[in-house]
Amino acid sequence: MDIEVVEGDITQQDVDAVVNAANRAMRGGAGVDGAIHRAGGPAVLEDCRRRFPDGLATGDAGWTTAGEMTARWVIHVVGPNRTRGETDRSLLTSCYRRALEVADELGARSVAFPLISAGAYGWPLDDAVDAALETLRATPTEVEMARVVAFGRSTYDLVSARL
Ligand code: AR6
Repeated sequence: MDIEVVEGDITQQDVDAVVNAANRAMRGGAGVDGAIHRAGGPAVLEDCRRRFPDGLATGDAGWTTAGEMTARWVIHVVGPNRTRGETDRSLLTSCYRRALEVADELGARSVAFPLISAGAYGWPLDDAVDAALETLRATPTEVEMARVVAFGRSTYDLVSARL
């Protein structure tokens, strides 16, 4: 699998699936989650309610329609909330591994990822990048291209340097 990094907005990526940094309730939020629900429109929330009546566990992944976005699917993951004391790194790497497994179930060949838990959930950026890259590299998958979408120039530079 090729791994690339771009600077930009996850909602604007021309890929099969975009990954959402969601929360356990799976009913929207701020950051990536807010942007994805805004760009995808109400169909995303409708599908979240229908397919995930009880939400999703931390470290897990599940898919919905991408609504009005170019991508076909949203793969929602729930990263650990470090600001609430969820410091288990395996919950963060699990998000990337499970997202690729769901992508394989869907037949998605290109997937765009945000830096899960690196925003509101307070994971230190350096380690969030390392967790992303090492897990994407180590997970066997049929996905051909994983794109890390860095929000801002300094994050892009950091991911590029580690790649
Ligand atoms: N495209 C790409 N990256 C983005 C975008 C965007 N449009 N917006 C922010 N980022 P966060 P988390 C970056 O907070 O830490 C929500 O309220 C951001 O700079 O979106 O997993 C959910 O509902 C950071 O580097 O996700 C949850 O409650 C990274 O994406 C909670 O926040 C992740 O930031 C999840 O927190």
